[in-house]
Amino acid sequence: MDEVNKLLTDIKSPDICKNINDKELKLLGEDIRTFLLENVSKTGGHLASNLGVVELSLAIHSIFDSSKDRIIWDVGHQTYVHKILTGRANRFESLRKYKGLSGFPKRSESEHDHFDTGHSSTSISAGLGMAKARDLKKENHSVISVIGDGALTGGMAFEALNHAGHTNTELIVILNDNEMSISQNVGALSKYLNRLRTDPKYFKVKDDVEHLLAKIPALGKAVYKTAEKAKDSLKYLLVPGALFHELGFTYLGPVDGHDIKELKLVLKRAKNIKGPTLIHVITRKGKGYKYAEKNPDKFHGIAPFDLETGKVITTGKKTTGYSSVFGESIMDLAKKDDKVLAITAAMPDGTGLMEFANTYPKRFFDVGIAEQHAVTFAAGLAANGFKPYFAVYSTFLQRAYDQIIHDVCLQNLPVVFCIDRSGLVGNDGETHHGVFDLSFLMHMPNMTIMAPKDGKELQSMLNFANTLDTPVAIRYPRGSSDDFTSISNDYDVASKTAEVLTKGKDVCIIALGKMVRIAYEVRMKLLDKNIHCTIINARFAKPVDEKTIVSECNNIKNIITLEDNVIKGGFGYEILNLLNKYKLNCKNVKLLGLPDDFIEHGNTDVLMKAYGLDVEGVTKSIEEMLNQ
Ligand SMILES: Cc1ncc(C[n+]2csc(CCOP(=O)(O)OP(=O)(O)O)c2C)c(N)n1
Repeated sequence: MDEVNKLLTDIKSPDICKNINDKELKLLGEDIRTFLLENVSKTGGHLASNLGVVELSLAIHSIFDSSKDRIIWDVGHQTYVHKILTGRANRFESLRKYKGLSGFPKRSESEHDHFDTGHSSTSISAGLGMAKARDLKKENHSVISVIGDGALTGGMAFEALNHAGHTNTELIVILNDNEMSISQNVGALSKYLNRLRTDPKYFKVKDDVEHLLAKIPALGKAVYKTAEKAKDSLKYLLVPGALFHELGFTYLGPVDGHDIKELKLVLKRAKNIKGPTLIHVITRKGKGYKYAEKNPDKFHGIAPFDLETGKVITTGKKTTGYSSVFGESIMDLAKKDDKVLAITAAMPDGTGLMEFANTYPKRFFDVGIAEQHAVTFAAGLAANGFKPYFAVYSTFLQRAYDQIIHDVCLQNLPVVFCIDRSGLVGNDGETHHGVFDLSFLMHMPNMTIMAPKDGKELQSMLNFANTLDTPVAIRYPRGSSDDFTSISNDYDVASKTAEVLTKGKDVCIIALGKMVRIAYEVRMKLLDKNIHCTIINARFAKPVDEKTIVSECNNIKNIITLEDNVIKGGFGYEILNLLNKYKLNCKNVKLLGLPDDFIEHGNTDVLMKAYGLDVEGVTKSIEEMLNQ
């Protein structure tokens, strides 16, 4: 391993790929796999997707020059090989850690990263923009968008194909088809790609037809034309990639994505084609590591694991995560109410919906990476009498802002948004933190927004949501669910009230969701210093329980709000408005949450500390406030 490390950390530029032959490239690929396995088994990260693109990345860097050609990696979770080849192998120990190497492409990290990604299906749009800019500036370089078959299910990718196909702009789209999204890919397009990939009929019939036509003597113009026409129509029916042809792309493929020689040939060819080109590359997710090949979904994004056994290294006692609580709760609801349906946008496992999917296949919908569609689809189901629960990560719901307003809230439809991974999510960084949802949902008329203090309260909220006939959003964080049952017995969310957890005269902390635990621990620290806190578990961000909050804050001079959302437009703003509305006579009001900035990657606890939202940070803020 030391030798491999030395070899790879010595790489300063991707030119190495141009200076060695195919055999040596293959050996380099093997070293890269060893390096990836060694490193990602220690740091955790997106392993399977990277193992799948080793040869593709080597071939791209052999044919193109990333110091001038633009390469856009869709989602960007598969750029580890690209990072190694562009001189960043020596930073892999810090992968996804605070101040360390990002797990995604970042323009600020390297001149070889041409576009920041993290959310899916953006690469063709961005690539087309860059290609158009190139043409306007009369520059001469290639633009290559590398998109997975999963990412191709996103609406933006279709919009971009539609645009690119009629522009005749030189743009190379590499479709990295491994049949997998995080889980098995879904949808009609996925089936189509599967046919291209696997059905020998396509190749055979195409060859037969062309062979046959070649043999027909040209007996005159008419016959020739007919023959050409026949060939054409058959081509469109039978030639692989007819769909892409119809959209205006030259289709090349399918190509074996692990054969460097073949890949280089096809890339070279694409470089010289006028107009948009799509290269269909077939890869195996997890290639070269048996556990990842067998379970590519488990190794899509994985925590540190044991290389020998492929098992995740567990630390501490096993706890139930919020996603599992959601999964179990929705199972209970579905049992009682046959109108309950569940929707995911390509994240059945991450959102805790696997059991539901297996138990109620007809009531479960994986729509692909298509959050916008998921929301309007849910609106349609709700408009026709059902109760859809859309389980989605906070960051990806950003995509569907207009659909929530226009298709759900405007018609006051009973769609339940189960917003997982709200707040800071950790190592995936700025593209993935769920810190905007409160701000973009608060101003939507008809929306009820809740956040539970613990797992049991999440269950109560889901049950309560089922009784409402209006849009509901419930946000909960990544990771283990809290348990307040030894402290609180108030789980009555149907009363639409906040919960007063403790009473104290000096400070009132109004906390939402996960921050209730922090507030509670801060209180213990302050008690030691003879400072007494009232703690309100707000439960409802919208509508806030005005009565409880006003009556508790009425006689307290120092008020602090706590949320793991950006402060702007968030929960604290709502409370500030409330205090103003009732002209409460408090001395200090402090809003604690995340700043008006993008939050980098790093362990969640480290980030909470860095932004003053851990117990120490909040305690300090309160002490400063009291000393003012
Ligand atoms: C808008 C959005 N929704 C969901 C995700 C979560 N996500 C990350 S990678 C991925 C699957 C991507 O599949 P594919 O493009 O085929 O790449 P592969 O990992 O298979 O190489 C998903 C759903 C995301 N990044 N962006």
